[in-house]
Amino acid sequence: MPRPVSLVLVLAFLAANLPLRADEQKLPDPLIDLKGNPVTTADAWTNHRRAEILELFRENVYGRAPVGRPENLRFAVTNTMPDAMDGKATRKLVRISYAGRGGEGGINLIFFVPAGATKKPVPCFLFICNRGQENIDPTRAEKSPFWPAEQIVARGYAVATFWNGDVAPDKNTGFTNGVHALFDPPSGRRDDSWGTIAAWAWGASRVMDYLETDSDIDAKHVAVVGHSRGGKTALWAGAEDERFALAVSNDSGNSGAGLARIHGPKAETIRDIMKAFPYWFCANYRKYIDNENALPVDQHELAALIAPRLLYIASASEDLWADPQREFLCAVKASPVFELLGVKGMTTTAMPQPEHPLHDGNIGHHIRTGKHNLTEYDWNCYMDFADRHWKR
Ligand code: GTR
Repeated sequence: MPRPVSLVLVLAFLAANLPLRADEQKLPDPLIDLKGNPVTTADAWTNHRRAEILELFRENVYGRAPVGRPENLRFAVTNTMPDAMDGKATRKLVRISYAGRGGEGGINLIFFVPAGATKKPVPCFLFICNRGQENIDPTRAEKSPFWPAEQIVARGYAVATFWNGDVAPDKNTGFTNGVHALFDPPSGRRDDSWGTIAAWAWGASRVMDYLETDSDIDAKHVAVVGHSRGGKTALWAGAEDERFALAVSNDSGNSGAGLARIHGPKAETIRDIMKAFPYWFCANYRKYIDNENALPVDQHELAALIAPRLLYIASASEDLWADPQREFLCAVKASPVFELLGVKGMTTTAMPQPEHPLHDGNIGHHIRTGKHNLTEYDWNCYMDFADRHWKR
């Protein structure tokens, strides 16, 4: 006979968990394909199911990029400063340029390599900066915790960044600027044409094209990192471009690591995001406003596209708009794909307390006390995770 106190505990547990469990039934299973067949082998995932999910995200959420690496892509190292950061790093400024039907464009890459890196190529954190350019000051007169370049270099990583506005403006300009204007076809845009997040992710891939040519960089160990809208972008970049060994989503929330079908009462929804930022997505995404269950994917399947590589999903305790609980659930629900591919995903299904990072599996996670932001604490967690998995 259970004692009354344990009965109370059991009931309380059920009350807290049952609604969520019931909700979880709504999520599509990444390991059931479009024909309804279970995906039971790593080969079936890699050769068939992964491509299906990627296409669904292109078609319905982020849109299709009309171009990959342009034939006319050029790199020019415009400045090399060997004694940057008080002699602790070499700074390189690189102009990555490209041209399309609509004219020319380019990315101004800022990057620092720890002194002595030429002896042995180093892994790199590539940061997509979605805030003001003062956060990525190449002179280092201004130092922002949003991009603590000195600390990253001190831990032996190269650190690279570009401002997302170089690629496409974070404004609803009808796709008349940036790479959309350069590369969209003369026939005009379609409902599955790339939105701005896909454009920024494309920019991250062009930076990767450069990093692969730089002998200071260990291109097999490049992490792509972004905060919030930048976090959504980092996930999409990691999904589209398997050269990224690690994708880091910092507080990415809705249309990033936040689930569409299940969300907390204060969380952003597809309706909210399509009202404020419709240009981040393809036009088809409109169909899922107040209609999330019709979306043929959910965001845990985006997370699964990173498998078996490294993925990190981080949240902040007061950031209910980004929905920490559902960001965690996203990681949990992506895990079966990692496991099918022979690596550990999340190592628990219980949401951890703040400041208790989970770094054992190929999906890292932490929740930080505080608000929507990217802080030095977050960066230290990302480097701890990379150290551990890259055995540094
Ligand atoms: C918010 C937006 C979020 C998030 C955030 C940000 O206004 O609703 O989806 O991306 O901006 O980028 O800081």
